[in-house]
Amino acid sequence: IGDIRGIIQKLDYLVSLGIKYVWLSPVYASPNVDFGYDISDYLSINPEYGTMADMDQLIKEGKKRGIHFVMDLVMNHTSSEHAWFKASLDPNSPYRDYYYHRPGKGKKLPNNWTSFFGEKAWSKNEDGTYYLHLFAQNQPDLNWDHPNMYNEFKHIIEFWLKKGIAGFRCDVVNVMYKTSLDNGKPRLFLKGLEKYHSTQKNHEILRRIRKELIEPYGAFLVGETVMVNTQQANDLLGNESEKELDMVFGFEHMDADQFLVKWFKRKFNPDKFNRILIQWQKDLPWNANYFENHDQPRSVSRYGSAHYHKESAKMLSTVLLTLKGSPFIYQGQEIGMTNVDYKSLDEYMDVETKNIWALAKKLWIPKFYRWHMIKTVSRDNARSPMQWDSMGGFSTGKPWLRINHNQKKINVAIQENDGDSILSYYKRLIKIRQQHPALIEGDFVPLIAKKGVFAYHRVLNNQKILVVSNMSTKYRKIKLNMDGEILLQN
Ligand code: ISL
Repeated sequence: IGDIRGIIQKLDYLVSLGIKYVWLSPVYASPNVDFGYDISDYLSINPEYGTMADMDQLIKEGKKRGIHFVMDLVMNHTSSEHAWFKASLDPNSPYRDYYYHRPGKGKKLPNNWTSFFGEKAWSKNEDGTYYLHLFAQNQPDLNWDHPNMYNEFKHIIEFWLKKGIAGFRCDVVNVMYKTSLDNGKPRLFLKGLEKYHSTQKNHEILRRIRKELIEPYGAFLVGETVMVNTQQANDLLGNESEKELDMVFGFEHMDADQFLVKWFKRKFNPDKFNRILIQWQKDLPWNANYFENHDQPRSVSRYGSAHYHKESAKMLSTVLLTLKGSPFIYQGQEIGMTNVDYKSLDEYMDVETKNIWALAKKLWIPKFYRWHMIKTVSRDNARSPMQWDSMGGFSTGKPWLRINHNQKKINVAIQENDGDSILSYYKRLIKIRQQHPALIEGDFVPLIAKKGVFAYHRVLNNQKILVVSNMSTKYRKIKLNMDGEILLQN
């Protein structure tokens, strides 16, 4: 499954790649309904992954090598197995209002909200009342109006910061505070959104966390901010006097190959993708740049071309690592791992995938199209195990999720010995980035975003770096002044 001792074994690999920070998806105790995003104890490690002693050692071994860890912090909800939730099932418990327990309205649910995973946002308790969950049924939402909530998380945040972690990636951080539980306006999906999306109180909570808990440790926060435009993203960064998050993960560029919701894919529109990237580059002082994460399909399958697998993986990495901001590389992206080749629904493990399959069936979406949706969009596309070598590279046991059959061709062992591989390209690119201040602090000056061609300068004092990429599958001619030295090409 890839455990903490396994990460320790691979720290030197991360060093060879040039990695400085590692964001760990949640490794806390969890029944794993949503693979760690349903936390049952924030102060302990999931025994499947190891022990707290392993975790301490990981942090220590990382430090020796200049690698810092970022923990995933889920403040919107817990697992239904968390002790708070279990206690809250008793109406007289002091934990009752840690969550939203409400009676139904006659035969109806307490309100019309729908969840991120396509279901109704309420599930029934044994006593006939309902509890709110914006994600899976086993992920009840916490009530941030409760006077204890801040202190509960203060305890958790400080516990981890004292261990020496560098900061947190904060899960769905702009939907935590609910202003009311009234019915939401009519919407195709996520009914109720306007009652909790980036609310004023949410900003206040984040500013307080930042000022009282994060700043004293010199730590940082990168927030997963759902459905924000650049204006709202900037608000979540705060200002000089009242800082909030250090960086945000926006989603707008993820829209360039979809129609209304991510489950309806359309042909990738590189110009749209690049225009959105340009806008975020211009509007935000610093970006959290990513093309992949554990929720998104693989970028080379999504934006690249199977025919030009190697070229497109290298091209995408070039853009990712030369935009202004902090680049996030998702495990396996550096070897061009692709979407998985699962053959039937039972090969998938993701709760969202299963829910959407069931919902699509209810909506009479034909099977061939449901299958197309799952194949192209399922979060398991990114979650199949890291391809270390042609055997998978873990133990001889059965992996928790099947390894992609293309592991024989796409794996670290092969690419480490090939100077022309995607992995070798990443290594050179990261070095170049570290050696050229213009690629870090330099201004971003867009030049072309047309017909799949994306070109820009990064400029600092008299250092000027030109980045040109072709996201189409055709030859393109461009008119640009290109005298100078070639740093890298694919
Ligand atoms: O998958 C998605 C992105 O297109 C979203 O619907 C996703 O659920 C949303 O971005 C929130 O994601 C985060 O919180 C979820 C968890 O399942 C995801 O893995 C996590 O990244 C609930 O904790």
